[in-house]
Amino acid sequence: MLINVKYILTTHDMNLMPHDDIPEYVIVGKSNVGKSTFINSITNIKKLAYVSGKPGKTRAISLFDVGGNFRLVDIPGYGYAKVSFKQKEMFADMIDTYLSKRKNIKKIILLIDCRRGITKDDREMMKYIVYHQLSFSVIGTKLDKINQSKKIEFLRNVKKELNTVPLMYSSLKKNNIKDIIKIFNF
Ligand SMILES: Nc1nc2c(ncn2[C@@H]2O[C@H](COP(=O)(O)OP(=O)(O)OP(=O)(O)O)[C@@H](O)[C@H]2O)c(=O)[nH]1
Ligand SMILES: [Mg+2]
Repeated sequence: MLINVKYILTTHDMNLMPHDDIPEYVIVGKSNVGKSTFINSITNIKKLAYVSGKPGKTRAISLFDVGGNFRLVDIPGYGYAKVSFKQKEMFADMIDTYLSKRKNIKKIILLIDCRRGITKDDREMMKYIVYHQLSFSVIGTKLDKINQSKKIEFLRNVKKELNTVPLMYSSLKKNNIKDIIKIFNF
């Protein structure tokens, strides 16, 4: 579990983010994959990041300080069909600006719903990560919703398609939390 976590701010504007050298770990993934819930789960603070049953809830970039050592970053998810085209473009622009310009980014943590598998948007995100030469980890979320054979299938697909071995996690059950925390090598 991560301790001493504090909310900093939520904004669309990179100029308002802290100007320092503190590393940032960015949680990315499809809308509704469980990014905000993941932040709440690994920090053990129920309402730190905003969660909703409806996808498309996180609409700006939120920063959280972890003991003054690093930051967690919650960003809006991609691939949510019900937001307008204009809104989608606005989100994409904001995320692209943040991911391509922000010098503080240490690692991208790409969450993929292991029940739904890898989507087209996940593949696009992976291409983006590779193109920008960003360091990354992949985590399969909602592990509590699948059985063992589905899990094996997911692991195989991620290895084959994204050429990496994902960690598997459930924000409810907190499986492998120790390995998850190791991602933040502060
Ligand atoms: N069963 C189960 N449900 C989960 C898990 N993680 C998240 N959820 C549920 O999935 C839904 C979406 O979670 P969020 O954390 O809001 O997802 P998000 O990726 O932040 O979504 P956006 O902000 O829309 O991009 C909520 O109803 C969560 O309770 C998990 O590990 N297991
Ligand atoms: Mg969210």
